[in-house]
Amino acid sequence: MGESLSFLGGLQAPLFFGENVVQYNFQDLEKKWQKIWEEKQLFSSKGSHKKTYYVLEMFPYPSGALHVGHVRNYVLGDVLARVKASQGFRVLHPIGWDAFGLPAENAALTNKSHPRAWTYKNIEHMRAQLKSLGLSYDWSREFATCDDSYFKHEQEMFIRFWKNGLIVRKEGEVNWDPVDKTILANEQVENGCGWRSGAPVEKRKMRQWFVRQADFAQELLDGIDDLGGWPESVRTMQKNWIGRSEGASITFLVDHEDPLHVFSTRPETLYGAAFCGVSIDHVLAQKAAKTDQKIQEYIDYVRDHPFDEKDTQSLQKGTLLPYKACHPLTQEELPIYVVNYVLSDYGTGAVFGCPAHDARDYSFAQEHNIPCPQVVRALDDSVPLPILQCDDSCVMINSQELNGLSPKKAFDKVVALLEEKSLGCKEVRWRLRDWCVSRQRYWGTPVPMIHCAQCGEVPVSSEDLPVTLPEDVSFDIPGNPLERSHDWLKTVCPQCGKDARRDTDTLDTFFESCWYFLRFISQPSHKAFDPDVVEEFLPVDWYIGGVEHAVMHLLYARLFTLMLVRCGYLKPVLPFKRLLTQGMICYHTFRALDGRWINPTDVQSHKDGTYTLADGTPLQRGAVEKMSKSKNNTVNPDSVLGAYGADALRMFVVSDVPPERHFEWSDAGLHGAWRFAKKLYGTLHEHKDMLVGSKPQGDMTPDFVRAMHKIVANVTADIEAMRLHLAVAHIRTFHNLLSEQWKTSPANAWHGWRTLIVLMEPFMPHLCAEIRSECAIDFVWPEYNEAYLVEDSVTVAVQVNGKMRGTVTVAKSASQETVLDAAEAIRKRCVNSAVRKIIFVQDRIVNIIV
Ligand code: ANZ
Ligand code: ZN
Repeated sequence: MGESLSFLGGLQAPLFFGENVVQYNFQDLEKKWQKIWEEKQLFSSKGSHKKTYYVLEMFPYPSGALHVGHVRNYVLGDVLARVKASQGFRVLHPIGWDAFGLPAENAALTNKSHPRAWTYKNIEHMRAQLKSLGLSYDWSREFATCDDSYFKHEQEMFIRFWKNGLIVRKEGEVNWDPVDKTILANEQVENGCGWRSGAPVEKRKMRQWFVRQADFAQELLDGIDDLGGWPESVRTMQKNWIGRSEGASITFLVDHEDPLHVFSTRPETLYGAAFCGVSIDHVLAQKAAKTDQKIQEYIDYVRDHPFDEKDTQSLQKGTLLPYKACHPLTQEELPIYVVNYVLSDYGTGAVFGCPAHDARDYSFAQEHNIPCPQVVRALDDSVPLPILQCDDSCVMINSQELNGLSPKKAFDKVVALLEEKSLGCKEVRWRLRDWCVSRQRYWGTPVPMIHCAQCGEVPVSSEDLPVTLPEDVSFDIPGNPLERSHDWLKTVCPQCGKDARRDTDTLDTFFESCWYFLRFISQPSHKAFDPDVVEEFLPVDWYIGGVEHAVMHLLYARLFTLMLVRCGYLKPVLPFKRLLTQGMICYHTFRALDGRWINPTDVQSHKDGTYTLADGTPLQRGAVEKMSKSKNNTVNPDSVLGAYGADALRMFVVSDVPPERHFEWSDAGLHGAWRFAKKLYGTLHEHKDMLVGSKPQGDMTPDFVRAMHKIVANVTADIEAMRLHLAVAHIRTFHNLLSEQWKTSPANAWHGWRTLIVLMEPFMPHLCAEIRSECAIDFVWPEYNEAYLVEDSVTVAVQVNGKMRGTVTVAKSASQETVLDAAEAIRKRCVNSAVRKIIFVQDRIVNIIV
């Protein structure tokens, strides 16, 4: 890297182009156009076009400032939205704020501010930042999820879901974050720790509000078939998350009395069972713990140190219980252990352990000196235990009537055998659980329910909605401020009129992001949305956001749509047709010798390959990593905007790599985009007189026409498929081709440059809008003629009454009909009377006789 890494700033020098002195004063120019767009409400999605197009980027959390990752996300959507608008679609391109959540409360605690004040102040700043990027949002639809006018409808939905049995309050094992003092969804637990606090999560039993997600498992799984426009990786993640397992429930008898039901996806390995395992919450474990202190201690230990599937270091451990399980087929007595890797809330919370064919059972058996009877033999004899295959590359052994069968056949046979003896049956289990949506936090949508000693759970009456948050709260004591808000808490039961208590939970913020895309479409004040209008715009044509939302948000939103349909809000509809999960932005990292991370923009690079701070402090260059505050390698979009302008930044962040891939930030790349913008601006000004004037005499050269149509076709297709990096490459090729046309062909130049400006506008809207207004060019997306795209096209002479009147370019071997269609304009220009006769020589000539 030869160039200096830090040149953000001071690039406003005048530029010289031939005799003209043109200054690319992007700052004034961009402000000017942003103001015009706002005044004219140019991006309003009101209108009467039939064809609608909905571009949506995942709305931001108002953390305080945009980062360049946001910029990439929003520019990707913006390019598409602008193209669709210029193609005559009624485009909906909205933005808003995912504004509830923990950080506002944490900030309130540190800054002694109110979460509301903090949130709305951040929104104001970030809104200004978005506007300075020239994004074509319909700002009239902006809202924040913490607006009363938004969550009011959400509370109404909550009640309707509850009435329909889709939301219930029940005891459940929850993940308790001991630092944030809140319950976390399973998805918010990362490696056994809270996603925000990083503290080890404890399992607790509590009464909570749950969305009955598990009831929708099959529907959610089937729905994946309709997601052809989603990345395969996301579909697979959802499939695994939903986790359909086909297996069998098998009954062992404990001490010849009580049944122990286990769930297995591999019942054919039943003859290989060496022990049974139960979870710490299983009745057998609980029963034994009552009389055995050691077992109780073990259970307590596992509760505090839950087994982590993702952590390969996490050991399979267990403690022997004083019972024996009787094997349903061999009547052999097997030991029963309480083990840490058997989960309470999956299957029946109990398994039969088959060490020879299950990795976890194998390492557990090793630890406890349990035998490993092998029942599956791999045809490839070199495979060591545990043998995990269960396909046709293996056969059953040591399994009596199953011997010699393939595992698949043995599965059916053993299930039939068990069913005969009433000791088992086929069963489908799901990984997907109900979704716990209650949080013991202040800054969220209050659960609109009331607890009455007499009537139980009672919904707040609709005329009392919204239930808003009390303002007068303190955050310095840990726990939920709503619990301490006594005036707010006290209420009367809407059913019996006696004193009652409000529910003090607030909703998981993923609840708000489940339906915001509907509210963007339609925002009546008396209801959540108008279904007719919503159906007009759905599905979202392109949904763009981070892949970190592959299972949480994107699954919840699908679930919510099904729930809305179930409760009569909507007709069955797909929420998001195409999904783009954009990659992260990465950048160099630098450290001082004392370990401090240094921001790359403060680094000076030297010819000898060393790096220092401005004061000479030596630095070490580290790897290119995802931009993050912790590595201090973020770039502030404001400073980029100040130095290079929005157009250059926009062009830069969509160039070079496919949007779904990680993007390496490079100062050279950014500088290059700015130079391109500057050069383009200069060139166009130099030739402005010619562009302003009317169409020059003479036709474009055939080669040029062909090239131009190809470019237009490619750019259009690439943008529609969100391959914006390729679209940019084609535009640059076209730009290079055009730079020679001023002298050689005025017609080529006139048509070509005017086309180029339109193609560039989605990427560099300010600059292009300026040129277009000076040269009176409309923003109408150019069309292309398929005939020019065919490699083998021919030029056919068009004669009218035997006189040469022009030429048309068509695909080689084109039919008489196609050629006549193409020649229609020429014919009209010459004569208007009915055609009497056609003389057609394929690929050469058409003669129209009238
Ligand atoms: C016997 C067996 C033999 C199993 C073998 C596997 C291989 P999926 O595919 O995720 O559904 N299992 C059942 N309930 C469990 C629980 N509560 N906690 C932990 N593990 C549990 O996995 C199902 C398999 O995971 C089941 O099949 C069971 O072990 C185990 F050679 O049963 B298997
Ligand atoms: Zn009551």
